[in-house]
Amino acid sequence: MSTNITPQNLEKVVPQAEDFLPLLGTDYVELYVGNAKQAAYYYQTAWGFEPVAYAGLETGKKDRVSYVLQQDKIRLVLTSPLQPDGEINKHINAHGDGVKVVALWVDDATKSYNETVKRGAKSYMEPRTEEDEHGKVVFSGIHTYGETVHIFVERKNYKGAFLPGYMAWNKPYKTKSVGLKYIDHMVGNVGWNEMNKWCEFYAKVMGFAQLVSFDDKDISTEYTALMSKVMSNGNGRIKFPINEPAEGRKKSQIEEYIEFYNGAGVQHIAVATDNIIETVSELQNRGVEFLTVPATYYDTVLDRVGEIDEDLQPLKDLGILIDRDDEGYLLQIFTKPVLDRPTMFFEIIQRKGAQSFGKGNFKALFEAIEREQAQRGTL
Ligand code: TYF
Ligand code: FE
Repeated sequence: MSTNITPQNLEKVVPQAEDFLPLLGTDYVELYVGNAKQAAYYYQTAWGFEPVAYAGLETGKKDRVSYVLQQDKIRLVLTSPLQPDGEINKHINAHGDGVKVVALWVDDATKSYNETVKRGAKSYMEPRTEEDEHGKVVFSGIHTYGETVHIFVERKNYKGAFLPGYMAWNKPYKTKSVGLKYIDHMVGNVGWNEMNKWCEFYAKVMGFAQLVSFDDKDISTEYTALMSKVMSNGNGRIKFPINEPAEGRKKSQIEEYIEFYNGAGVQHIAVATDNIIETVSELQNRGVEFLTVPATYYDTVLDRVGEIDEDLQPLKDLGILIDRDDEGYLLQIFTKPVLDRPTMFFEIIQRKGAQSFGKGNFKALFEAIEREQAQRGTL
């Protein structure tokens, strides 16, 4: 029997180059922070994350404490040191609070390690298995830009709250979800002229492909500039844009980040919602601060993006930005930095077909960031 080739079954009949690093999704994001207990309270109260698991003195850990919080598919781990010296203190001393681990959920952590190390990844953690009464987890890890690492997590034989070594963490205090669903993308800032090197790392070592590219003409205002490329894994579940500073009349926001973070690191975590108006209203009510654009943005936005399902007024009241591509439109908004240093921030994004990153908003967004830089005296 012959098979008719349609776009729907093309993938099945044309042998595809095998994805040597199949990724099931983001497993967790771990931040090293100065005071994990209070950071956990912030993510619970302001951002609507639920407590899930805990590790610390009570679970036999002597040198660190970790709180695990979750909202739908998004899992955050907040870790602080309990001792002087050591790797966590050094990280916090150099970078302030920031992302240490972007953990990737895989089916086979040993194969993930072997395939990436064979292609040139620098090892962070050789494959190792940890077990408790809920089953076993295999981990391995590799370095990426700056001091950031990827840990591969194989949890198909595990049923516990988070990972072996953690206890379930229930708190009588409940907060309401703000409707965040999953991590849409996570962006890395790297140093001058390092963007291509790191994009090649994701291509060669991890089998990613470039999704869209912009040059500094796309991403510059009258004053500042940057360059950005988006790398995506084979199934599109993991998207990592990489930014580098570019020369402008004033200091690039990427350069400001690199100075305060003391090197390359995660710049923003974009989290998806399916009702951005509700999510952002709730976050603003709970004190999360967002960048704002001039009211005039809304005078012409519909000429640029055409018809949308939402009323414009609530979007304008909240400062939500709109962009369109061939496939549909998207709504997005950016927080101010959520740490003391002008380093990491969040993006809230709702996709209505569009698979791009809001290129039409870059100018308005970067001018908003410049106003913040000016207030900090770092422009
Ligand atoms: O992820 C993106 O590409 C968009 C836009 O410094 C963006 O969120 C790009 C660079 C940047 C801030 C936002
Ligand atoms: Fe983004």
